[in-house]
Amino acid sequence: MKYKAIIFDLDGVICFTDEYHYQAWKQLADSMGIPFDRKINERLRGVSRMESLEIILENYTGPALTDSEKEKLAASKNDIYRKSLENMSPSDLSDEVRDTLNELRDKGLKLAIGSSSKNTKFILKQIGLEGFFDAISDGTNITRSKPDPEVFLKAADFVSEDAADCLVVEDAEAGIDAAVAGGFDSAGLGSASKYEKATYRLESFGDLLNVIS
Ligand code: B16
Ligand code: MG
Repeated sequence: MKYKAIIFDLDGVICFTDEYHYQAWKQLADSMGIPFDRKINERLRGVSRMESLEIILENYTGPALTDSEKEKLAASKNDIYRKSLENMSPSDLSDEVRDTLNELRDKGLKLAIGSSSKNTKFILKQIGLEGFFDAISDGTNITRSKPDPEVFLKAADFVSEDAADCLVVEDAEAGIDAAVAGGFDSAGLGSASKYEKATYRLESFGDLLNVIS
């Protein structure tokens, strides 16, 4: 086996909360008259909530906002987003992802999460994966967002493995950049499936089984 552990990004890899993020940001942006579309949304993948807000505010032309006003805007986006998450259930975990995760575990690999999201544990509970992973590194234990490698280095540390022995699976270019910066091999899916910096470019989640041995 080439790796001892696999570190999975959550949104866009294990499940697809990215559309909910988009709809929540869109609602906030529309209410403030800020132009926001799917192209700008691509820049928010893997990026923290507050940094996402700053990207959206690049097109804001109203009076200057204080830090506390920005916190309130981010909180209101999160309230909208959490309402969507409440409707998620184990049926939002695809058979392909579930079966592949089980096969990887059966091969003796340690499995961890490396996500920027502060909602990680809630999402995992909603999709029936509470307690499944050997470790969770997420937005609640980091101070620097992807492309900084902190979230993946902490995940590797939590499973007591070196970066060189872990594979990072990501859908965001910022996430692949974070993996490279941390000394990890990476597998790109979705938006990162054609990104040249990824060690492997995958068409689907199940392809992981072909690259780990
Ligand atoms: P939250 P990932 C990231 O999740 C999302 O891709 C990104 O759009 C979001 O802003 C970030 O989590 C923070 O999420 O507001 O829930 O803390 O792809 O790193 O799993
Ligand atoms: Mg992601």
